[in-house]
Amino acid sequence: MSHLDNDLSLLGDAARGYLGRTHGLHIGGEDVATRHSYALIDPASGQEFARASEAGEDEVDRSVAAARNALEGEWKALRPHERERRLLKLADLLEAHEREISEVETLCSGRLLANTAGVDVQYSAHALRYMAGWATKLEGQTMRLSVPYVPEGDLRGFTFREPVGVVGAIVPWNVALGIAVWKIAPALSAGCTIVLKPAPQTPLSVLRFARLALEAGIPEGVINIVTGSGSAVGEMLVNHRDIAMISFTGSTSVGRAIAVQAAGQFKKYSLELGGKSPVILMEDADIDASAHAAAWAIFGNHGQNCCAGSRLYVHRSIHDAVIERVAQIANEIELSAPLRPGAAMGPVISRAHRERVSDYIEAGVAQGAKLVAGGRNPEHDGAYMRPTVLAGAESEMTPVQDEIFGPVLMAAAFDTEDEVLSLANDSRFGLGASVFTNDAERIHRMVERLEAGSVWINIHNALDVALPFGGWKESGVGNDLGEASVLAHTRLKASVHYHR
Ligand code: TAP
Repeated sequence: MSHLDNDLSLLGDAARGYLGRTHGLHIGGEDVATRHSYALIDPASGQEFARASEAGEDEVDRSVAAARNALEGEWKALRPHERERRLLKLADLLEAHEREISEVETLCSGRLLANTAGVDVQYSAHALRYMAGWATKLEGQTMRLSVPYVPEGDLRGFTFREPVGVVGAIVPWNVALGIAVWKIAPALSAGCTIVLKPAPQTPLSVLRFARLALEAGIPEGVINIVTGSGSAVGEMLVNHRDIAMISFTGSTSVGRAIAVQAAGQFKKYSLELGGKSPVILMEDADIDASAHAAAWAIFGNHGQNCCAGSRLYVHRSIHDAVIERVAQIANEIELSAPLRPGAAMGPVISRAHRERVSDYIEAGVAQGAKLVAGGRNPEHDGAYMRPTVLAGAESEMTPVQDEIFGPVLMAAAFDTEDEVLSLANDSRFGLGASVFTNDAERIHRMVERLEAGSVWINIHNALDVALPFGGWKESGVGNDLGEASVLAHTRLKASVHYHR
């Protein structure tokens, strides 16, 4: 067995129980089998290890009806502190099932066990606890009114924040459970119910999570999971008349189509889309530390991060030293099966995705960039690819403009602050950006001038549950995380009380 082969004997009993089964949908608290199923493929081997169900129109209708009944029934009747208590219990249960859930997510996605445990389980538990607290803190306003055409009497005004209704959530495969929890936790905290469609490749962790929610006392129908393809199940959710809000994370092209459909039906929507985030190293950046940060800003999660630092701009005075160091880090990363303890980098999601990423590397070289690390793929049935660095990147190159969503870094030198700001902002995306410098005045200027929803200083991709995370430009509309994401799941009601 080579170090690229996933050793399934490493799996615990609970995760092993997933192998070879067909997994149903989760509707109204029940496991629902469907007529059609599809294969779940281990990206590290290209082999089928289980099957998932393909929902049809009937099942989507049933899941929305279950969510609607729960919204008007038991969930609505619960006091806010009860919603809080149950979300807290769910966080504890999730942590108690860390091994099972992280192993299952690693099988589906090829992501490292350390990553699925750290992000999909531990970070999700943290997010659930943060969001649980908001259930008891949603407030309205109280005021005296002066309606001019009601000259006599006492008028008082109140605002209430009510749950928006049934939320339809659609999420990608790159952090499957983590992003699902970014949708589920604020929705439930605000009193909404939800129907969620995971990406077809990664349905199992969120199906398991939905069962844990029942154990935590979250009533049947509050969380429903329908699996299947985006073009079928996803579209049905977007167009369903009883869905009040669409919360989507995925590519900009799909997000654009969803926005058009949702707007036509006056649904609320929140879209977290693609990115092409710049990492900027100013002349005073520490070469070793910032090169290390820049390398892992793109190679972390195999480059499959929406805010991956996929463009690197280095001040010319330190450019060669930094690129040499980043290339050395890339060359030293050992590819390894993701279930292996201590693995540094596993496969990307599929061989088809690897081909797409490789095409971008070829395009970059053909358009004049210089390959300084990677670019070759190992001979193996798994979707492994070497971390790749291309220097001499120019703004017009396709791999500088497009989101690649793989371990490919496009690097360039710059001379002045104005020049690098204009390079960094020369993108249709605006998700994240980072600057490495200790010059306080420069930090203030650059934070203000960078066109991105998140700007990090001396670190890249630091997401806290208390801070809103969202994209500018074609990177999205609305926010996940923070108070903003809870308020987005509410709608305001104004009430006037009149006494003579
Ligand atoms: P997409 O291809 O956009 O798919 C995302 C989800 O949408 C999948 O469940 C997909 O199902 C579904 N979908 C596809 N077409 C649909 C339609 N017409 N109507 C409704 N749903 C539809 O993205 P992906 O390749 O899975 O994920 C990678 C993308 O997600 C990248 O662009 C990345 O930047 C973005 N992302 C953004 C963020 C944030 S927070 N901004 C975080 C993570 C990822 P199918 O797979 O069956 O098509």
